[in-house]
Amino acid sequence: MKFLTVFENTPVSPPPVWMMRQAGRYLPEYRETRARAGDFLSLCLNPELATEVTLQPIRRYGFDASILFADILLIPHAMGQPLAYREGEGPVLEPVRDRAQVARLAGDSAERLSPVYQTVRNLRAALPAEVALIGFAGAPWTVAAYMVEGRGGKGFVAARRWAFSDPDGFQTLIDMVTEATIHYLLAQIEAGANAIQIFDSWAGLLPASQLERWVIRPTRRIVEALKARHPQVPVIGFPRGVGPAVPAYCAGTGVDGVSLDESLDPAWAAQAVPAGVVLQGNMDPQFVVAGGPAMRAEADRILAVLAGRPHIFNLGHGLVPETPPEHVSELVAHIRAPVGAGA
Ligand code: 1CP
Repeated sequence: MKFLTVFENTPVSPPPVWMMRQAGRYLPEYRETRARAGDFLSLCLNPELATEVTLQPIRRYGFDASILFADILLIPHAMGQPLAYREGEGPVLEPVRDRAQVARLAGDSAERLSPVYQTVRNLRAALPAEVALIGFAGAPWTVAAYMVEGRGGKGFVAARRWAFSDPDGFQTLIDMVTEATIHYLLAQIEAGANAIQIFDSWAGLLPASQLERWVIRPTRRIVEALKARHPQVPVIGFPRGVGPAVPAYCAGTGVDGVSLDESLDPAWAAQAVPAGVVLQGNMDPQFVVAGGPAMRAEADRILAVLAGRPHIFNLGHGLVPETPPEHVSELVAHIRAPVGAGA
């Protein structure tokens, strides 16, 4: 698999390509399957339909990797925290705000996610042999932030306040999510996932002084536990928004690859991130909405800067619902065009 070859410290030209949120609302076939499933949670927990939506972007674009269709909030759901996805509003959870509420959560949650493992088995059987299957989970800080806040989008003030005012109490929640995530990711690997990505989408909300405790340490614990059982399965971290802390994140967690958000200069990352770490990224998703010459020029810039270094082409964050699907085809074709073939 071209996707796995880059983890043998071998640059591949053109690089393997996939895109965060490659399955989702910008695709008419996704919207159709989603309507059939009813609500979003039912889609995530229906192996047949979750397999279908994972395969849709592979059929359309022939990406080098697919990503399991699920959500980072399935862990709190499996822990027994009431969760709903409201139309136009995003996820809403019943907030967990103190140790007593943490103690009421279920510790054996990963067992409850067996439909997800069935989706992974279906996918590995259905995918072309050359397409890698990426399993994933949210990082403990990001998942705990949603659990405490009860929703996204507001800066996760309650989660930050709890972490700063009662770190030992907040640690009990982080530890519980960390252990559940380890079981969840091990089960995904054992069902057939070829690589793992850990999404720390809200790492950038923490001050630098707090990254070690809430981002790096729990992620290292997960990476070590996965490596102990499956040393050959690459783990990619996505510490979104941490800026200059990316090299420390890589060194401190032991990830095999790091997904760069669009704020980072890939030339800086190529210098600052240890050579053994695969760089993934990092086009601004709005370039894919723009399409045309601007998108192609930006792709060329990223490809040129990261040529010669193990690189996986991706975006700095997920595809947005406004993306015209034909711009994604155009981008994939452009990345795969031989160098010098022109814009
Ligand atoms: O309406 C719909 O159909 C739901 C939109 C949607 C989708 C397509 C949600 C709700 N989740 C997903 C799938 C999903 N989520 C995937 C697999 C699909 C793929 O990538 O192809 C993955 C990897 C995720 C991960 C995820 N969920 C993250 C981390 C990545 C990121 O975007 O930063 C986060 C933060 C979530 C939470 C979440 N789930 C859904 C929404 C709208 C959100 C964001 C909520 C917010 O904070 O506003």
